[in-house]
Amino acid sequence: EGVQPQEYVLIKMEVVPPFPPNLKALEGWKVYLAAATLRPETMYGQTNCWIRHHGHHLWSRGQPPPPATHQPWGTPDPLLGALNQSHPCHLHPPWSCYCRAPLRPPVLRNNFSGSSCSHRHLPSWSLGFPAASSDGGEVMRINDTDVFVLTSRAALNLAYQGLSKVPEKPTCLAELSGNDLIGLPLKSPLSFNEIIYALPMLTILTDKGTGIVTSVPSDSPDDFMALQDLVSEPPLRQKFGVKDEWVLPFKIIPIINITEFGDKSAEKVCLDLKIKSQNDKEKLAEAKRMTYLKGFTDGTMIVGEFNGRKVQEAKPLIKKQLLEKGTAVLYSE
Ligand code: A2H
Repeated sequence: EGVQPQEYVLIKMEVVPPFPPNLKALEGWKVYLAAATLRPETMYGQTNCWIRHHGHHLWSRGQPPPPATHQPWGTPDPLLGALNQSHPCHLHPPWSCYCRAPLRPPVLRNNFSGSSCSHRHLPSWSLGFPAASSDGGEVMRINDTDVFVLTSRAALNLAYQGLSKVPEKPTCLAELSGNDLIGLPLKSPLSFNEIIYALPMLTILTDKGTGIVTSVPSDSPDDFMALQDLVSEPPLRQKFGVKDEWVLPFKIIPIINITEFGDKSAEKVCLDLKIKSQNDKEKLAEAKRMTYLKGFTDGTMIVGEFNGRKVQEAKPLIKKQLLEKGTAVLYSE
């Protein structure tokens, strides 16, 4: 079975200065946590940002990444990298093997298929490719003023999509772990909450998106449960150094009405399914399945510029605005 490129909208969640000591190296830049979302129309309802709570350092500042000692996709990571648009398959005639996605690292999906290519690609495609990140984050310079915080894997992909200062090369300005980011105050586009905080989520994947997720508990069951866990469990907050005031004032903001589930669809479905925590994987998958499609097909915006319009209509319009204002960028993997 083949994998098609997934296009995300990266929301630029701006870190509000002054920066804490471990981010001092970034003083003077505009620093954004780059959150990958499939639901740009929900950005009105952001309550916080999610990051991974622990992390290893990736590589030292200023030093090149460690050489690839293993196939980046050796451990199951079928999404890692893809074929450079102008880079024909070295095993097969070029016309059979172009990726339709934007420019990306010269490493093909493990099992790319569909209209592009169904060949299994050999490890030689990984030449010059840094080892896959296991965790942690990177701060990537994208132009003369902006830097993105995201996983090294996403940084490399973005560099191949025309979003780095140096073409096809991410510049690492600082290495950070999740702990460096917890509690950072952020300003995020469209959010009704003016300042929101970076908080730990246990189930964030580092091999998907940027490793940074924006939280919309009204419409995302994962976000609702992760926030619920932090709100209801003081020991969890303590464990990760989460201050009460970053979490407790939280209110779910109704932004989309779904006929079947009301104005806070994620909350309703999580309660209906009696989901106990963010780790309740099977039930959360079911909750996501129930709300995700319905949100798109039956949802109506109840806030914002497109109040009253169907989600289906509002979504591309809101996406376009975010991109035009420069408060978001596109990212494929
Ligand atoms: B969505 P898909 Cl309101 N780890 O954005 C865990 N989850 C991640 C992630 C990562 N590394 N990167 C992105 N995501 C989340 C909004 C949203 C999302 C709503 C409702 C549903 C929803 C606000 N959070 O996703 O596996 C991001 O959360 C339900 C699927 O590529 C992103 O969109 O399909 C979504 O998962 C991408 O998941």
